[in-house]
Amino acid sequence: MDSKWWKNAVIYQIYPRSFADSNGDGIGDLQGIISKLDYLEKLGIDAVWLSPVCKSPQDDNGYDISDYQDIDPMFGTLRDMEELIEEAGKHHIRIIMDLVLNHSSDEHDWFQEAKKSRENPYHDYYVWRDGVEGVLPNNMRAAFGGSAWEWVPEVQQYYFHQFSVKQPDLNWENPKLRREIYDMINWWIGKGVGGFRLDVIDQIAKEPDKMITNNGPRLHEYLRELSQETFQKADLVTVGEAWGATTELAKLYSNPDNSELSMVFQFEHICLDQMEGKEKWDLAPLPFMKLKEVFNRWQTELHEKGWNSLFWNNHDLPRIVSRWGNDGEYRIESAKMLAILLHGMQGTPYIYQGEELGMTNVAYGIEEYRDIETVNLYKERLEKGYKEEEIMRSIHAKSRDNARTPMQWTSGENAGFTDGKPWIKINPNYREINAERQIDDENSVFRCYQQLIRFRKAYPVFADGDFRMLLMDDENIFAYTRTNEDSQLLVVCNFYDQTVRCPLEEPDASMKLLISNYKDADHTMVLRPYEARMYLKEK
Ligand code: TEU
Ligand code: CA
Repeated sequence: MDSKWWKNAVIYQIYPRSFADSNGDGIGDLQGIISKLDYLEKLGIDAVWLSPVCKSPQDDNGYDISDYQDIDPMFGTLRDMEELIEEAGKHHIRIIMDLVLNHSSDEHDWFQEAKKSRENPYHDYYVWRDGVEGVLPNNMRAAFGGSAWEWVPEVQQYYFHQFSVKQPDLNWENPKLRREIYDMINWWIGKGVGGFRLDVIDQIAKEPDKMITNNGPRLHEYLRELSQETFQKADLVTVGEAWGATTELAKLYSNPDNSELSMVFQFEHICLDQMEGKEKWDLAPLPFMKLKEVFNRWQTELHEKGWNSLFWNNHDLPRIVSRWGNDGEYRIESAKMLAILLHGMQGTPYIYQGEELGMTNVAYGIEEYRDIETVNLYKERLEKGYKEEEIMRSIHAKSRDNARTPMQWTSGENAGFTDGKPWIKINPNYREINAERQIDDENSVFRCYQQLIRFRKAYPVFADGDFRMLLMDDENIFAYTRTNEDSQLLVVCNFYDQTVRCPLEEPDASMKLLISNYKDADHTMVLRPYEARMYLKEK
């Protein structure tokens, strides 16, 4: 086991516009984050992954960057960012930035130049194809609806965009563009950041003529060069977003030789509750046996050959307690069960803001939604003839805005998020679910997360133990062990709302109950709704 700091770390994701607003404009900002560092230190996390705060027209909430070396005035100034890095350091927290390298904003100077003429030195920073207006190069679609090609009359060409028209794809085949990106990253490293999350990194090596978006032939060549020119010069954590990752690919990305990245986010488990071959909006129940198979495969195949990231949530995903837990009667129990189930595994756990409180999905009317993906989907499906009711069912289940409603700090006005008018409606359940109520309540979801983070630091088996799935064929229980030379962890979870008898033998007295989500949990193998237990034996 090597001593990389991030192998014992827990990382907390902040979506800045929804975290804490310091100046009453209704939008979270950097000073707001600084004001919550005590809270984050209390929770015990080691690093914060900040969703993008760079200058941006905010077409996709900052994932459309117009200046990689400046902060959007909505969030503060470069000076605020430096202050955040420094103040977080005093709280033993590193700041991880979100690098959006697949595309820029169309308002970036590079693109403004690029579209002037084919001879412009920046033209080749983007992906262009000749053509005739109205005759698209091919039928590739953009993630947020419509064609992936947009016509620019000045150059009589189409540019390629995998996301919105305001997010033109960067051309990684151009070495000058790559050099410019490395210099920018090194500049941020010089500012003392603790690492980077790389947005849709497996899409940078696209080859639109062959209809290739992710996992293009030159992807790992680019990643190795990127890593060598930047990340390897400092002690950083790097995590790539890779929707197309398999375990084989993940071993390349997270090779222990450090040639590419520390780890990747893979999405196999997260895509299970949708109809096969369809979109996330085409809802299907979670196939529990498949969930077990997926986790088992990732845990065993990456052991000592790569490194996993562990997550249920991020700013693109619905809230896990509403999704695969129970946000009614068993909200607290199921939120804790999902936490215990995930945090016992090998890898680096990520907590998305509010997950540590058991925050839930929302079910608003369409006019309350702000996300470009949701808004476009609504229009597109109406045009295609879907019933409104059905569209709203999908949106309530899967809209990215489920994750983006403001952080619930208190039971006071606007949940303590802002003194002004929040940019998106606050979840009406904030009087019941908020940080203030949970911090001092020993039975809260917050306390459960806090303890799980402490265990990961106290017991090396969390980082290095091998993983063995138990009761693989059981349709209600998720159970596994983690074992190293001197200890063994046993995790047993009832995934559903019915009491079940667990066929495992009662753990003997040498197995100490570390944590559970029921106050009077013991060693008897009857599991109440969503009951979860974690035991530890030290040899
Ligand atoms: O997400 C990548 C991505 O593929 C998402 O659009 C995903 O498909 C969708 O959220 C699920 O329906 C990253 C960022 O995390 C996301 O917020 C950005 O919008 C996107 O890249 C473009 O930068
Ligand atoms: Ca603000």
